[in-house]
Amino acid sequence: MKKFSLSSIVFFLLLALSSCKLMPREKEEAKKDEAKKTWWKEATVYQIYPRSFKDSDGDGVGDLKGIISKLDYVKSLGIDAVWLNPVYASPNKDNGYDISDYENIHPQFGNMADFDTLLKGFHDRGIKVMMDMVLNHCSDEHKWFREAKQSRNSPYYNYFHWWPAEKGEPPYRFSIFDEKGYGWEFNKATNSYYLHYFGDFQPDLNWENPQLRQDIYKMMRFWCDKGVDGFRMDALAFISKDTTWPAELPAEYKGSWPMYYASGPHLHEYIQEMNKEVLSRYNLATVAEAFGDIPRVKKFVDEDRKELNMAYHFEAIDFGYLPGEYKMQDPKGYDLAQWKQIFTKWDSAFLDKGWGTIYLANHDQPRMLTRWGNDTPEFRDYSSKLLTTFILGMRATAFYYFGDEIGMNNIKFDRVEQYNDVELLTNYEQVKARGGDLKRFLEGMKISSRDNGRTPMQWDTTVNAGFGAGKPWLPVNGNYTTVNVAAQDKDPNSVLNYFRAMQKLRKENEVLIYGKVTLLDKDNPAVFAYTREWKGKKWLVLLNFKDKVTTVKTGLDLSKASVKIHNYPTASVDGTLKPYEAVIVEL
Ligand code: TEU
Repeated sequence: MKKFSLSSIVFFLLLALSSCKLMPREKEEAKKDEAKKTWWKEATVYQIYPRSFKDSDGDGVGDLKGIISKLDYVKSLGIDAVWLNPVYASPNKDNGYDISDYENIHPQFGNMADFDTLLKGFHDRGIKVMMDMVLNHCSDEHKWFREAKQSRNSPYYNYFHWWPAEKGEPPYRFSIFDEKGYGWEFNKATNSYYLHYFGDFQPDLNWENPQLRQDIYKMMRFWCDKGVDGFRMDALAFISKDTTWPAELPAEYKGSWPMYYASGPHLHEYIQEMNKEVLSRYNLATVAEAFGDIPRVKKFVDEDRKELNMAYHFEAIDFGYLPGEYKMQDPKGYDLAQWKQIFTKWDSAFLDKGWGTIYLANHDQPRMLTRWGNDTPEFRDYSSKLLTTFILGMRATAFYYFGDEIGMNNIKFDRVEQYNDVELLTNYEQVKARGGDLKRFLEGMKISSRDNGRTPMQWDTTVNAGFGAGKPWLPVNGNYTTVNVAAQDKDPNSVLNYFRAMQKLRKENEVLIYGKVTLLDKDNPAVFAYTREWKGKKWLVLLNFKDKVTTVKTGLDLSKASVKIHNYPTASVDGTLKPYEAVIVEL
């Protein structure tokens, strides 16, 4: 073995020490940044609403075989993961969010063998699969509830929240999907009321009961053992309740019931337990529907707390509705300057801990083009591309709703009979019961109702837009003859091919994923402008959200800017933007 002299050892030691001292702070930061990278931070998650994607057997309802027939299409989008809305056995009163058997597939969607084929099909194409987990409530047809409602002595009675009738009327609780807006339902056999924050067919599960929690974890492990890659956790913030059941909500929650209902005293204790019992044992990506302000939402995703990876908030998506009314959009439109502040505030919330999400639509929302863009023939393509540029141009995991990649827009039903959604139907009854203006309500719903986002996927110009041979469960939007996948696939300038290009740009450039976001010209009422900075690169994103030519003051030298993507045939990089123009440049 070669021997080193003392002096050479001292020399090397000094060299090592000095290089440590000299290591610039940025280098340390960069190292930390590298360590924080994960696949799900870099992912675009494509959400598939199975009922509406593709129907293989002609019963009018989309199914797993239908999705299987479109695996290559999904792959062609360049996305990283899919989130499937619930496909479990369910009476479907809330389209699968009322689960009667968590470990089985609804026959309308297929069977477990179809699910396994689907999972393998996605995995073979390098696409991860996230399942929807509904853990706050189940269906009243679930075995647990069918047993529980028989007798107070049933081993399942304590799987739910009950108020014994001998104590009188239960303390008022709101229910979001109840015609009377009342969250307790009387059950004769047990002479008690059960709690349901959602429909009366969706009894809330009692997470205070350790046996229930263990059954839930076991069920989650069943899916993990199958190889699913993550969970989207429905209404998770509601699982823990204040079971002292005060009659009056504490003063600080007056007028904001979801905050109170959604942050029970043991919420994070249960999520940490779930992490220990399930999540930490697998390599998963998790995202929760989380209500509340930044400090509350951060708790779900702070790595040190060992809970979840991501949470999505509602502040941006609920923006622009009239206060105190159910989803009535302000006729004046929304104030872009304030909306920008919401996004940048949430972006900076996760600078040190956690990670954000971004979305402009999902199955609980109308089509993003109608709500946040402009669905007139003149501007539909430009504004669809603009919204895609925005979603994939921010620092957050992107959740992108099926159909938005071809610019589908709201169907805008005229009559209440045309709707299917339990949320709309119960809210209609509430307005009716208080003698409200039903015409105005239905007008408002043309913009905001959930069914607008649930119409069948528009594949081609054949019958039912190629969705399936049978009459679809919700009508196809009449514009399918022009707005469809087949036509856009062939057109290099289509909304669809723009989505693919934008997704590719994001994948190939870390600056779009991890780059720091700095809002520019923040009071500009028409333009969303920001830079992204990462490892010495600086990119500028310019988005004109309005239908008029406008200007933006970035204070930057744009003379040498090189265009990375744009939604008009030629890009303007002179501070002027055409209606709904979107452009990303490298500075
Ligand atoms: O939504 C949770 C939720 O709180 C909804 O009320 C949501 O805010 C509302 O639909 C917006 O209009 C989840 C699911 O995403 C939704 O589809 C279900 O209906 C609901 O839970 C009940 O499970």
